[in-house]
Amino acid sequence: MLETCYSIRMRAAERSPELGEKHVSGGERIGSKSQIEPIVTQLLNKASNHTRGDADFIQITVEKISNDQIRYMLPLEITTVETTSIRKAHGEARRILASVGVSEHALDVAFQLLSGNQNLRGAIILNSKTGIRLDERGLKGVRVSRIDWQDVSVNLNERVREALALASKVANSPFTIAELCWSDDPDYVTGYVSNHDLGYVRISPLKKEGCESGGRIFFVSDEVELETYINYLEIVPVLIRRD
Ligand code: WAQ
Ligand code: MG
Ligand code: MG
Ligand code: MG
Repeated sequence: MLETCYSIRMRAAERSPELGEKHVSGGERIGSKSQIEPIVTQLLNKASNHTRGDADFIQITVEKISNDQIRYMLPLEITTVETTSIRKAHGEARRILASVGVSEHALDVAFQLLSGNQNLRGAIILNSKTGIRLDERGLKGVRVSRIDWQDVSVNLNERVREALALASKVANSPFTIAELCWSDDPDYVTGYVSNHDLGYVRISPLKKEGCESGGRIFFVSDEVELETYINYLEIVPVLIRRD
């Protein structure tokens, strides 16, 4: 029998003269009772030593979840594309996303949103054909939560481990056409495109070193049931298993 599990979430923000509340960092984990303390410590460290700023506000939320709601899934396969310029990397990402049905217009909208946003806390949901934004969350976006590895000793660094788990959860919804992501952290220029058929395709460099723009776009099909989709992303607990 499984032990009771807990969802442990963190968000950190800084007071900024230009942006008001500036998003610094977020994190979402799942653990048993005895793992709460080390996970809280890890999330506090993540919030406190961040290249986006010095947090003025850190919130940690711990919630019990029902084990019978946990879904188990495999991680997407990782591949890596390295290019010699941001222009080429964007071209590669666009070509791959177009090949799975994202329209040129939706791609224009997506790249504009990620290039122009320096303070996005969650993901933006876009119709993959029309490029129309479907969530009404503004800068908050939709935060994928209740996601972790079943066994965190997986041989990947923290950033890739988190991103791969998130992308695998997102790709597992029948409404997801694809995802585009790059970090809002100024020191991290690798991003990815992903879906169930493509796997997790890392692409570099998607932005200039030092730049704080970034975020996530979930491209969805016309059939999307938005409430069901957002509930899946935010609430349904998912553990990624290695095999
Ligand atoms: N749910 C939805 N959107 C999120 C979440 C989440 N749980 N976490 C982050 N985002 C959005 C939000 O808009 C952030 O500003 C943006 O994504 C970037 O988050 O080398 O580090 O955590 O394979 O800065 C990808 C490549 C790294 C890793 C992505 O993103 C690799 C990264 P960050
Ligand atoms: Mg993250
Ligand atoms: Mg400060
Ligand atoms: Mg970040």
